[in-house]
Amino acid sequence: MYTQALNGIPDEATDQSSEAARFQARVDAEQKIEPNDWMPDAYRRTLVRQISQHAHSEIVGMLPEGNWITRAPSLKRKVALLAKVQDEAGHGLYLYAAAETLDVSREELIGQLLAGKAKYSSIFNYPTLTWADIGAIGWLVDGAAIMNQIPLCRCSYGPYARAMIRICKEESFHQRQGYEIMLTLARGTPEQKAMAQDALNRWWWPCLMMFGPPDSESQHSDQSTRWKIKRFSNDDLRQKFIDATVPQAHYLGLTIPDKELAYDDASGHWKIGPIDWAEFKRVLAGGGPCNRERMRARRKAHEDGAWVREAALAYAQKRRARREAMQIAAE
Ligand code: BYC
Repeated sequence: MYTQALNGIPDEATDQSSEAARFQARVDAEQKIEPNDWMPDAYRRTLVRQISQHAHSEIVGMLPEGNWITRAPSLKRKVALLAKVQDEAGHGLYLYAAAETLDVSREELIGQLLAGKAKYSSIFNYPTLTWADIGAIGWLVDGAAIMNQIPLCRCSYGPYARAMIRICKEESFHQRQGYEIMLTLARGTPEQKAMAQDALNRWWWPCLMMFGPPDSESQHSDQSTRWKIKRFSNDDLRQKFIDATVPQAHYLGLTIPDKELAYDDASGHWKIGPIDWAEFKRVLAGGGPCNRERMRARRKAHEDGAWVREAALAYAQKRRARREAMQIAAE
């Protein structure tokens, strides 16, 4: 009996490791992994972590811009901003739905956010002080988001990759509307141009932090790259963003707030000064300018929406009861 028990263990382990080898071979062959396919637990956990953080970022990300809907300077600007903020809500919903395919419920994920246990992008803990901040968010925050998210359209997990395709299309519109606001301000009065410059000064460095810690400190990158969840490293994407954005700032006639910024002929890249990673860590630990305000707003929105959830549940129960009664009557 003892020998049989021992025999059972290597068999199970062999099964697991051959499943794992088959899984990695499929990933290497660029086949999409779908919800009912076998996957390592750690792959599932990594996806739930990343997709839920991404979903939370979209939802919390509505707050800084939502703050300006009533103050947009014209009807046209109001309509565009309203549409953009609604798009972010949609992105959050696609992403929660993608996470749910991994056996985790939306309620659980939202519970983690409201309990302060889940991360969301550091960028949304900064305030929107002037109308120019709405331009800067579209241009820079959505610009950074696109740079990070285009490669995610080729992520190995099918539902996440497919959600990202639609999200990226919408993000491109967001980026253009932001840049157009910046262009209008930069070509406006000296005061408007100064407002645009001030917004760039405040958003530039936090946007560079959106790409995550430097590669040397990125704990998840290696494994996520092997699983083809990540296609580029944090530093590579940050550099791509810098190279794309510096000429756009020059076109606007604005100055990137970095005295060390210089074009390096040898590498063909713009080189920047040091990023303040202490600030990044402070924001992640809850000490950013708006962390508390953002969580307060989300908790209030959740409490205020309780009646909608209750009404939806009551309606679903009523429909189910009616359907069951009709089935019984038909039998
Ligand atoms: N903020 O090992 P690393 C939008 C965390 S929304 C906060 O490099 P990974 C939009 C990281 O989670 C855009 N936390 O991690 C919405 C990890 O912590 P945990 C949101 C950050 O996963 C509204 C730890 O640091 N985009 O576009 O390999 C309006 C170590 O990092 C941040 C996404 O979510 C950060 N900036 O790489 C407008 C994209 N950076 O989990 C626009 C999807 C890192 O161990 N996510 N951390 O506790 C990703 O691509 C990757 O998760 C990251 C990080 C590149 C962000």
